[in-house]
Amino acid sequence: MILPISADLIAEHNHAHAAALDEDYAALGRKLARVGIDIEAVKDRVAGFSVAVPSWGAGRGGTRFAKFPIPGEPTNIHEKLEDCAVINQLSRVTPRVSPHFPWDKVSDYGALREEAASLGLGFDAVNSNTFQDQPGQAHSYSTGSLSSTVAATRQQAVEHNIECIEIGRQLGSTDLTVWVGDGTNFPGQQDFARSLDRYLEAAAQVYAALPDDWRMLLEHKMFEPAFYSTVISDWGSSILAAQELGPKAKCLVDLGHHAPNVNIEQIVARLHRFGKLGGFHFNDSKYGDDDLDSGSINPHQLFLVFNELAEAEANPRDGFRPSYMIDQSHNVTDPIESMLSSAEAIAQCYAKANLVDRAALHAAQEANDTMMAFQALRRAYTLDVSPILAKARVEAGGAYDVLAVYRDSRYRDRKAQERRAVGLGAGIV
Ligand code: PSV
Ligand code: MN
Ligand code: MN
Repeated sequence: MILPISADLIAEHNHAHAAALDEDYAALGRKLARVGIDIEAVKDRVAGFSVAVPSWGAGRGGTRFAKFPIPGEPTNIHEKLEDCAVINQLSRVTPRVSPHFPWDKVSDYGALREEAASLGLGFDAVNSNTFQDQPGQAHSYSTGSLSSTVAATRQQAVEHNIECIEIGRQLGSTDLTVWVGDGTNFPGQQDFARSLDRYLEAAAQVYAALPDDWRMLLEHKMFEPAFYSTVISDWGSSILAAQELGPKAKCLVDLGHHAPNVNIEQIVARLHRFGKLGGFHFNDSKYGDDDLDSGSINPHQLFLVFNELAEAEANPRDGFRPSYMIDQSHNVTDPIESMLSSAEAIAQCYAKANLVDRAALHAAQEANDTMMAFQALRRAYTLDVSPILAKARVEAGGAYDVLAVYRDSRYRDRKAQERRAVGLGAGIV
């Protein structure tokens, strides 16, 4: 395996911080031991945590107004994999890439899987794309895709999703994520009931093509690109569709796809209660589907989501196997830096959720002791868990300070010399 960043550089940096890390880790260990927590056990759990990165997140994102490419950004899936390998090499928390088709189309998927493996990477959920027209496509998605009024367009969307399953089989994926942009911009434009009927009928054809060990993750979104109504607009529509399709259909929660101020952590608990929690697209949001970096706006909400996930894991009900993915648009940062920082923010919340004293929380809940229940959460949230993450990372061969090593490696500058420049233009949100 040939990884993109020099192992010597990582070792040199880590060596310079080794004493400080040991000191911080020991101090936190003593603090946790006072409340009966074994820091080594927490570190082992953190070492087992991972989140997938989106292939599309490796390039600079944009808005519908503009995209500002940076020199050295990737222009194809091979270069994107190389960048994802940097993220995983330094963070040791992102060993899988979630690809998007046809954006990541190649002629030989077996070879692509080997290429990824040679970089220490595997593939996560495959994402279909029926929200854009592609050059040479027979039927336009301007009328929708799985819910289009045009039968041939629905058929084309079904076939594309089935093709994605076939590609995913070759890549070693076991999940298909389906987000459709279908919806309307005007009252009366389409019939709400009939458009959902069409969606369900077409989605059932995709579902029927799933291999036994596969899942279909339905991703809802309240608005955009449709601005009046969206066919799978909320978690209610999503769970109803998943229930109608069958046990392999689950709901995927993208943190930016909800009404403002909605209680996402409660949605997580609800979906799990009915065995329908399939996965996440992590990002943060201020106004809508902003696709901002995870934990950059509302880190407390991210923690509360992970707190529900920790509860779910302890009470698995119909199974608990959520797919964790990042889905962000890096419009003003180097995408590698954003994903390094986001993966750390996500893993921190995972670690904090694991540090909640659940017995104390449940006892306070039973006793209706509101303040102590809240304090059980607050105590974990306010802990600085960074020594646990750093220790797990360094032990796995990653970097103590991921951003410092990345900058020191001058990786992006080197790629700016090697890679062809990306043209100007509107970005994809
Ligand atoms: C749609 O907003 C979305 O969140 C879906 O996950 C898409 O696949 C992704 O963004 C990429 O544009
Ligand atoms: Mn998403
Ligand atoms: Mn989105």
